[in-house]
Amino acid sequence: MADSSAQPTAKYRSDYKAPDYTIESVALEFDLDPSATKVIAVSTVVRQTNDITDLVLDGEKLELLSIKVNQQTHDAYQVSEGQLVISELPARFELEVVTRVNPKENKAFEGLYQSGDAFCTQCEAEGFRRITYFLDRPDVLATYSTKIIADKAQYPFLLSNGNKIDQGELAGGKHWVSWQDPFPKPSYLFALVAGDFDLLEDSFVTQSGRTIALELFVDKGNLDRTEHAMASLKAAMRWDEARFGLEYDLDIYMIVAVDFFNMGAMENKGLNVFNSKYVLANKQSATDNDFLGIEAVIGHEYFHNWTGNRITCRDWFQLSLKEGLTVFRDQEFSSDLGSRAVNRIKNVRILRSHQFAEDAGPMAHPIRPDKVIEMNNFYTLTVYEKGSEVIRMLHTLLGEEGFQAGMKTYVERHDGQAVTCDDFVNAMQDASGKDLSLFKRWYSQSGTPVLKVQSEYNEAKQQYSLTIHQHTPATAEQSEKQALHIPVSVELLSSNGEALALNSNGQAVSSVLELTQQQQTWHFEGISEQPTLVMLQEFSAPVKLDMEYSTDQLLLIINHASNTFARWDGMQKLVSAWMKQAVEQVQAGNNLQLEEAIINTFKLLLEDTSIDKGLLAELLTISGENEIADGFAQVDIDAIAQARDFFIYSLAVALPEQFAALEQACAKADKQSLAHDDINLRSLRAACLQYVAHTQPELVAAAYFDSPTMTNKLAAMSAANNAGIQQRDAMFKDYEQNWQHDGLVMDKWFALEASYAKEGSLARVKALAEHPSFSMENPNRVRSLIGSFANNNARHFHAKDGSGYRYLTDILCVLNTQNPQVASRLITPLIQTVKLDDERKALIIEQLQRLAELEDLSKDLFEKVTNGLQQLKA
Ligand code: B3K
Ligand code: ZN
Repeated sequence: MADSSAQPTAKYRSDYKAPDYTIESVALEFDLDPSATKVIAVSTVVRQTNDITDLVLDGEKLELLSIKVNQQTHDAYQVSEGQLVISELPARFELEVVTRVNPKENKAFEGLYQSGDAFCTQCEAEGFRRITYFLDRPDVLATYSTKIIADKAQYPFLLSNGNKIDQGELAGGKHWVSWQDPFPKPSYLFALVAGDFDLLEDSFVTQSGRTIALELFVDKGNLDRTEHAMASLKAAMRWDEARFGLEYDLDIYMIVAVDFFNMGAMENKGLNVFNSKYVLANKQSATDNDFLGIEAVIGHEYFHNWTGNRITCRDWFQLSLKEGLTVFRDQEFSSDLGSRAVNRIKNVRILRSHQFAEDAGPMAHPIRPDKVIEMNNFYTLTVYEKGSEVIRMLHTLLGEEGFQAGMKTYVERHDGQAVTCDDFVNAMQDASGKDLSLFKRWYSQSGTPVLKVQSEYNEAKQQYSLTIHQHTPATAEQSEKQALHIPVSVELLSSNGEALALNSNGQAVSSVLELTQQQQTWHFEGISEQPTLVMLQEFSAPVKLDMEYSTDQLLLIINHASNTFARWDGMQKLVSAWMKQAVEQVQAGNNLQLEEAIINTFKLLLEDTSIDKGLLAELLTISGENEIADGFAQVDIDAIAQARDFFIYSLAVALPEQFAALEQACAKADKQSLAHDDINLRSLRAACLQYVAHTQPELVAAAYFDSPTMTNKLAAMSAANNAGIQQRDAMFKDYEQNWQHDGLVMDKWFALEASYAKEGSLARVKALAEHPSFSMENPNRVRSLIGSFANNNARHFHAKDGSGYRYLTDILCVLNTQNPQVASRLITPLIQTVKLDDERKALIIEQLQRLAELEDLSKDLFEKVTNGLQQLKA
């Protein structure tokens, strides 16, 4: 920002004010044209105050053509940057605003834009103001009717929210369709799509017997990749009825897949718009993880129909009201349909590798932020994933029954309203009778709490005492921290691995301890031997642990804890303890060594035929560098990478037959279906291939060339990449030849190429940015290539000469004007860097400064660059 007077300003949660006017209904008419679309918006506007006041409408990148009030031309208005201020208004009136927009030039993909040849919209959070001047805030709920006019041959499908009301033909080859959505909604849920698509049709009969039409629109030629998305939608509709008693409301549910989309998908009422990544899949083009991702995101957007659409947010600071809750619901959906333990493990990996870093970084914020410059910057892992953990803690504290009672109260009280996070917790509290006043602090406090655990065993008294102390370190934006209400689920194991009964004062007590003070002690009676403490079963709270375990204790937990997640977590503790000392050895210039005890633990697991295959795959998958880095106060990129490589290599060469035998057994047993048993076999095979690559690379090549399915091919490519085997290039060449026509499938290839940590990585990435399948305009391609390089190729991104930082900054300079939202997501690895060494920090500061000086720096990047510089310079 060259001109400091033009600096973007922040909005504060505490400044919330109800709107002076509301809009009861709006009739929109779109005359679609790529470079000049005319939008007529006729609203019924009603003043909410007794005092006469101006109507202030939001609007951006609009050409205003005319304004009428009660059908009369109205001159009392002023247009300024981002606003239209209309004066001399009655208490209730009809407002007609005519604007013109340019969808073709809209490369930010907010508002009305073109994806390929189709028109589509993205309005959350504040994109509707790029369509017309409006009260573009979530607490203004209006009913919408939409008429769309367009060329019939080019745009045979004209879609919007709600039910189709009417249609007709016009002169000049045009046609029109009109839609009516009976449910009042905020502007961010508006959607319009126009184009030529292939259509998959199906239907769903609800629990009350209504038949809902289901329509899935995809680019021509993609019908053979739609079956799974449709099946997922029906599963989601059935699940929400069964588990939450929530039924769909409109007569039709439409999903459109588009190639150009900033995020995963959007829950627009009755008309979801999806990134094609979360719709299109068949066994040749997609991996099991893609299939699972589609199921989760289709579910997520569907679940928003109640948690988000029917009950929405009063203001954007309350975003986690709908997102945390809906993520919780989609996680439960995936867990009920598939493996609960594997889902829990995967979600915890995301928290530990990325959300904890966000909470310790320059953009730290509570799940309900207090201060926002650009709202799009707050669709974060904190609001979503930590937000879901907060809901999960409520579920743990109240139990399924209490939680569902709370949900019922929430829906009964607030259906059709725009409400706050407090309203949600109050509903939970009132329905369950549990005091949640202290629990609310999770909404206002940022940072990851650390639990320090001490225990004492008194043999004479047969008593075990457990003391837990909580502390949340200061975060960038909040120095004072208070004690939180934390559910801590524990188990005590005897030396032969049996769970000991928990009794206090002669009574059986719950395994969920409620920590509400800074420090608390619990005493358990009748404990006949020194037990091993299993902490945080099922990861009962998003916290870190500060406690010492012996290797023997960890082995006991890995083999005997009742909770599957806890067994996996025991292994994480074993591996991270090794990593800690190994990094010190590397730094001291010493040789590394992998102890017999660890090798033996893996050997026993590999030979254990009774263990769940999905769990075993997770046990064998060593945390990535980001997750390992979270355990360090100072991050030594090279030492961590070296230690991790050594660990995997040492296991591979110590147990070559075991890994190969298991890999082959999985391949043989796999019936190639999408059933969870088969998915588990393939994940286990993928985990083994990472090791096998070091000793029998020909098995990796065979897994690629002999398998018809993408899951195995990609597992082989990933193993080949990490071990750098000689067969790697042939595999990558083959993939490129087969798929270069298909950007979506090429994303996997770009991502692996960019994370290939070999000499010359950066030059390779630069060359790939010129690849015919790559495009800087497509967010998926940018994330695959540039995002993977910055996030998953630490050695080269953090090169000591600063070349990685410079390159990312060059890219950000381009994206800053073209697509600020994508730029702002991409900058994360450059700003979450406070734990790096001083030389690297200096190089990063230089690049952030470069961005800060850009003439036209977007609000999105401004907020992150400013905060980033502040934390690094502190
Ligand atoms: N609600 C959308 C995200 C909107 C993104 C705005 N930049 C997707 C979701 O969470 O379901
Ligand atoms: Zn969502």
